[in-house]
Amino acid sequence: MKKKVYFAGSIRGGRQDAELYQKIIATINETDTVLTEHVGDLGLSPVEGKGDKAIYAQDTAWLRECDIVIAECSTPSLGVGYELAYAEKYQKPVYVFYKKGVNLSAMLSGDTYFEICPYENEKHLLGAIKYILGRKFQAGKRSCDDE
Ligand code: 6K6
Repeated sequence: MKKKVYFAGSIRGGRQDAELYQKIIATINETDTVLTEHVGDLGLSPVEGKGDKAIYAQDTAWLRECDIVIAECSTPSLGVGYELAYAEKYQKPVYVFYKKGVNLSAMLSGDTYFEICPYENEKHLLGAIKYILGRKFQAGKRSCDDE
């Protein structure tokens, strides 16, 4: 059965990685279902939309509904940090990707609940995501590395 994937990436924190988010979303959609396709939308304004309360209500509902959270955290984002803590509260498996060399917040890298996944390049990142989605989830046995 297809997994429901909550993909998190920076919006108001900065859109410099939006094209990368688009590729991640396309890769996930090859096998599973991304709930948050808008994160990769290159055309949308980060400040316009359906209103912040509606965004919060929808995104937290999706976080409760999803099977797994995958975040690209190279661009720091308050919203993504909040979402990751929310996902932990609801005991969702959480994978945190970031480009090697980026200074990831200690509040992510220091939280042993999260699977922290530094990557070298786009090929490595997309391969790791396919690998994660291809394996069965086992509580307490998560890894973003090829075995
Ligand atoms: C603009 C561009 C795309 O979507 C919009 C409208 N705004 C949002 N719509 C849906 N989710 C949002 C929006 N703004 C933030 N979020 C959620 O917070 C996303 O799920 C992102 O993972 C995260 C980004 O947080 P900020 O603090 O970088 O905005």
